[in-house]
Amino acid sequence: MALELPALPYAYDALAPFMSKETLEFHHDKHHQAYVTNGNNLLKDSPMASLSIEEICKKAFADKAAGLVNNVGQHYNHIHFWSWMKKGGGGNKLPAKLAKAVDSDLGGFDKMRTDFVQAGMTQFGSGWCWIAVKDGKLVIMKTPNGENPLMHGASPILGCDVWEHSYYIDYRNARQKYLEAFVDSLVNWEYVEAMHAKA
Ligand code: MN3
Repeated sequence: MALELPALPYAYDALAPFMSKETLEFHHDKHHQAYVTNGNNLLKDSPMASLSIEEICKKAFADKAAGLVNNVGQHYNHIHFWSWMKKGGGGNKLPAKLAKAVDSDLGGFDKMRTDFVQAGMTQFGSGWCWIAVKDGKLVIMKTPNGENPLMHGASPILGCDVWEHSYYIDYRNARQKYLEAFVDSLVNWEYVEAMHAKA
């Protein structure tokens, strides 16, 4: 089954001013497309081609197949990243079950926000920060390059791309402002809750 670039679930200008049309055009049409193209080239003659994308992420990481880890990992990460944002998103109004888990496992919304932003700030170089479910509890994580929590025994429910291509056009080097805008003005908490329910 070939990897396919999904359409954005909103118009390119829907997330402005927090994420511009120009950023989404480059990020979705060029960067995500490149991961799809490279991933398909790597999978062409691989026995992993018949596996689900989640299974490829786990097996590629276990097998130390760096090309697949990064390209299929990034494909998985970006499919969800587009849906982890929406116009008018963000803020501290979380669906009830998710809010309860954030309170009990992550010390409440304000501490979760601080720790999530901190994880993104301390990911040296390119990578992602996450809220994931591990051993039945929410945890904050960070991973380098194209890795994701699936490769580390956890299920992601929210991730923020801290590669410079995700924020340099809109925020230049101000990664913290980008991360704060992501939590405060972009996160689609209903999608996070849907992944939480399935994790
Ligand atoms: Mn990216």
